[in-house]
Amino acid sequence: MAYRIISAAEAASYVKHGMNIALSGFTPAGVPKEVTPEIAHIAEAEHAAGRPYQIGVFTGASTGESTDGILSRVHAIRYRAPYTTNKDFRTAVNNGEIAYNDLQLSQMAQELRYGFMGKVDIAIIEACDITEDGKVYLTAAGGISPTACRLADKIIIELNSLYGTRPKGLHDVYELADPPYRREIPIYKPSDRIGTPYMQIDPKKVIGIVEAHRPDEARAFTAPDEISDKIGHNVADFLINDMKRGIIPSTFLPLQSGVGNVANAVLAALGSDPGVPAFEMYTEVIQDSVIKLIREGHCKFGSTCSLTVSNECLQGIYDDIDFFKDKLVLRQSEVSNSPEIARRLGVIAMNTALEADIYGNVNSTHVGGIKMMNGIGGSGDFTRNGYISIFSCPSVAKEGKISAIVPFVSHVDHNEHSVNVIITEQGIADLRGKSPVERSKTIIENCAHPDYKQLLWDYLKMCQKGQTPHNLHAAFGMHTALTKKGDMRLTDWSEYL
Ligand code: 0RQ
Repeated sequence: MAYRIISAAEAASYVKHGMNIALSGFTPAGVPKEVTPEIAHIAEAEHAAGRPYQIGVFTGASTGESTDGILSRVHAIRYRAPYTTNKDFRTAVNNGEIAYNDLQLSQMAQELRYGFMGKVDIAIIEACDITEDGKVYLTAAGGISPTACRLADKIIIELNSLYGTRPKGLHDVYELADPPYRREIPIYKPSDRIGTPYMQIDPKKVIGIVEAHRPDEARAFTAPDEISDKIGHNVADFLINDMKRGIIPSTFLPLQSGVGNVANAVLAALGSDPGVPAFEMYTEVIQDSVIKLIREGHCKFGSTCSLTVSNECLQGIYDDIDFFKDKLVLRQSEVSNSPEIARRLGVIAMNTALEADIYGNVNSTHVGGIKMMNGIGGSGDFTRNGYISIFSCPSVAKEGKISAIVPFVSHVDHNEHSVNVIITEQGIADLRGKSPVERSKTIIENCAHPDYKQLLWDYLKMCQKGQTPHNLHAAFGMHTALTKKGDMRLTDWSEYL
């Protein structure tokens, strides 16, 4: 072997205060897990000695406990992009301790190449195999690895032997050229392969190999409950109806789905509905529900950036790799989330909202307009460019104290011009072809919870006429009531005028 085997502690010692590291993986899938805890030890020791130690962390999407969890708790992260889901990281960001650049995931690799976020000093990549001439075989995600390795001064490889070399055949590695040399990405159906099964790196950059034998730090999803089940069936009904009307071809169109409990439930419902034909996915994350659908034949093919599945599910995929090899492909995030491909393939985008307003603007990221939840992830890549863009969420949160349908969202991630459909357990608001006033009536009537319906109708009555009627004094009245009284169910709008 041309490379030196080094300890995780030695690998971490190359990461100095002020540096930027770029990691493989996308969600906890395929993220290195050995070196970052050692970086945390260095940070603790440096801080104890009264010296500064903070780094920038670039990834494909969220990571697991060993990166965002451990590093945020020891205050070792100065800057982070583009997406996370970790609770301790969230606390640190909302306390103003970390500079968090919440970025559309398709743009992460190119913004690194363009130099918007500074230099990549060290790339840390989880692999299942590496050859002497620098062919690296990635594990459960495509992420930003080729860009990270090309830009980095040095590379550390975490060679994870847990699943042997079984992830090898799943990848299609491809990096985009930058303008003015960029060409079309030649993907015309979800199963098209356009790259190589490995990532080519410069072997001279490799500092060493850290041996690993650990599963991904997968998050558990709660099983679908009555509400998420109802939302899932509403989404399925909507799609079947569009198919019957000829809006969606009878061969169906590729589906994209975001992360989270609602997204998992939506896919489970789609797969179990006999009216939905076997479909393909062109998406960024594949969760457990889709793997089950592939096994059952309800999902024919999954193109994704990562296998964001439970450890048992991942073990099952690798155990049956001969079955899955021609039914799954793992891509880089700039390909899996490419606006060009989403538009070309006519992807049906299905993402989750925290809140939506009566005109169809959606907030997916900021609780109360101020506190970061997770981030925009890939939802914008698909929403703006998909064939149909659907947002779903329960009509209320926190035992009914919060309405997901509000007069004006407290933060905008996806605006009224891009959002086609809003779905709650109450029903479906099809916003396509409607003016703002028409949209407001459909959303209130079909999606709002009964506790909030009259309040929202009353709000409309107080609005100043216009293309998009509003009463700007009262527009955040429900949010103000929540802050003041802990409940959005205000009794008198006049208090908020
Ligand atoms: O809080 O955890 O304390 O119970 O938000 O809500 O209903 O469990 O839904 O797990 O699907 O997450 C938008 C966060 C939804 C997620 C979001 C509270 C609610 C609960 C979670 P608890 P649910 P989910 C893929 C593409 C990012 C954008 C995206 C997300 C918690 O789907 O991060 O889709 N999306 N990216 O009680 C206050 C409200 C609330 C609220 C819900 N209005 N105000 N709290 N909650 N609505 C990502 C990638 O690309 C990798």
